[in-house]
Amino acid sequence: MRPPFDPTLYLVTDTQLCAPRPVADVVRAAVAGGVTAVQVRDKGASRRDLLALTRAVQEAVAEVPGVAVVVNDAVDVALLAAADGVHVGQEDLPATEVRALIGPRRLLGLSVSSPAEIAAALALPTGTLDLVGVSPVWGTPTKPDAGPALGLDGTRELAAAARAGGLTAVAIGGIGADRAAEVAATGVDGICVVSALCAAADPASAARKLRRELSRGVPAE
Ligand code: TZP
Ligand code: MG
Repeated sequence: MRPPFDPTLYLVTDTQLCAPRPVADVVRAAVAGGVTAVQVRDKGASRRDLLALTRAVQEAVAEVPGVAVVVNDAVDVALLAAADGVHVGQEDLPATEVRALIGPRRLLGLSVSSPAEIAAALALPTGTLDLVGVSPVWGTPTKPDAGPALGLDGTRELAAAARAGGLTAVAIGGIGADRAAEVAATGVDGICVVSALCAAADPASAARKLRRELSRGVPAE
């Protein structure tokens, strides 16, 4: 029912960190280097600009099959752009309401930062959520208000609970190539990065490096 979603290396866009390059150019290069999914996130953009940005990102990933494009927060924009999914935080529209709006054929992700939040996510009706973003692994200037760092142990705990409940778990917050392998080793399905790719001088080679580090860290099944 849902579009394919490969969580291995999930790029979350930041327009300011990509500048002066257009976000779509950074996305195109990062996808060529091994990014497997993209979330369009721009807190400052108008809905009109976010829609245009989403369409530009969709065009940028079109050359590589199977790269999902998810919109942060803006359900209307996701529907208008026929995006693959929506990602919401704890303060956004409730996940059950978002699911009612987007129907069964789109992905829905929710950010979780504590055992209580993952428990609440797992208590939602089956089929509401597809994935959770476990955050923040570490403090990050990209989102200074992200809350206390979970560290590797907290990340492992929340990811294990999510996976036991049938959800995909991705980790976000302060992850660069230097620490990607240790995050992968916690058992998450993938990592989300913003600055490691958006602020990279060469996003394609930065993505290749992240993919190499991730395969070093993947625990034996
Ligand atoms: N949610 C939790 S931390 C974060 C978001 C969007 C920002 C992560 O940015 P970076 O640059 O990968 O640390
Ligand atoms: Mg949000």
